[in-house]
Amino acid sequence: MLLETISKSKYFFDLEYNHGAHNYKPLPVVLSKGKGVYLWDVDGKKYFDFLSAYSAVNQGHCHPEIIEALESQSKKLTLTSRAFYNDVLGTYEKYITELFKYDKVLAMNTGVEGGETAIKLARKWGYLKKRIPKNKARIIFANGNFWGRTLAAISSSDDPSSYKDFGPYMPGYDIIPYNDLESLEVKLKNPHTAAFMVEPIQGEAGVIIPDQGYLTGVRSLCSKYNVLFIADEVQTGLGRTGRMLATDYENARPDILILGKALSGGVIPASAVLADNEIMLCIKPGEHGSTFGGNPLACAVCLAALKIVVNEDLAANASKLGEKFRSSMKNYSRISSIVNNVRGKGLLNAIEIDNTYDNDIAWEICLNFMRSGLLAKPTHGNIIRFAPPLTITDEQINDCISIIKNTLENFES
Ligand code: IF1
Repeated sequence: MLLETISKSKYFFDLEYNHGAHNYKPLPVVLSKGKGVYLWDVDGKKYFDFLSAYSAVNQGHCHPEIIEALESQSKKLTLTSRAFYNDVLGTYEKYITELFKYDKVLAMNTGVEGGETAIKLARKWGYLKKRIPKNKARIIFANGNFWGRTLAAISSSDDPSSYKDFGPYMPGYDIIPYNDLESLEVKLKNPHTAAFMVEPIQGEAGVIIPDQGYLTGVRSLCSKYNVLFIADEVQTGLGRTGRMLATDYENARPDILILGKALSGGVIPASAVLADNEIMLCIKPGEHGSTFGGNPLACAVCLAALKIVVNEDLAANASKLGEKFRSSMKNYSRISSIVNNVRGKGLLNAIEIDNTYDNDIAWEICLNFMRSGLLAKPTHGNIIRFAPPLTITDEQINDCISIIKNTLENFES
């Protein structure tokens, strides 16, 4: 049986190794089925998914209402391009703009396209409304940011694995420390500054949570200096942190809001940029777009995915079970010799492994989680992120807490 198991998974490892780019180092598990909080590998072994495709399946894998929307729309009309109207986009635009209380939405496909769109909107607004001199607009980012893999995105990164050997880089960027309002204000005083783009909680950096009041400070300083506050909620949005948006925890309404990932419940690439007319109408017909942006299939899926976040109150479940998860893990960290920090909000959590150990320990621990039936992945080196689908139940999270604690205990003994 073991030999059979290894050979079946190895068959797929080899296919990807021989025919695919080596731009990832996946955990050695070959998945073939997903349902709710569960994943199954090619040998039928069942796992709890504690990554949720980096928060893209908040609604759980293959949610029946999303799949139903996908199936029925796929038999009618999948793509028109924006050269023509279709009977789904407007309905979706009305729903999402009323849900998040913005005048308008610009539909794109991936999260990074959402970021690029937000920056283009901010620059346009900077030139047309703030009268910034031509090609002088500046965008501020925070250290530790991650908003994708395009050249514009990696140009704002301070992580060599994101930017090294991909230069030259996008000009017009300023990078400041995260969670530091003084540094922000210095850059906001530059009249050429068009926007500050920031994650309310930094995901890839290792679930970095700013001080209470930081987002309120960002909001008021950006207003004071007439600079746009862009919130990248691609990972933190749609219930993940225990509120519909992570910016909802404070009085910090962004001027431009970027959504992605769980916007489509992990079923089809879809992202959205929301803003009011004063900003959104700076882009005129023919000045921005994409072949698949706002396609009827993605819009039908996103409508269903958003309604699930609302109707199943996923944010409330994330808040309740996230509290339970963190308090249990904090109790464990008190007796642990390797877990030296537990942090998070809602069901976006992480543990930090004592970095006197080499970084491989986090990887080793995740291999042990895998053997125990739970899939998680280290983010920067010694931090393990825990982000299950927001549909997880009380009983399931109890099971996962036991798996995590038992695996860590065995690892430590
Ligand atoms: C990979 C990381 C997470 C994001 C935020 C925009 C985007 C992302 C806050 C871009 C994407 C993904 C990218 C994916 C793995 C994953 C990731 F580890 F890379 F950094 F989640 F933390 N804003 N994050 O987190 O969205 O274009 O990918 O749709 O590149 O390996 P995208």
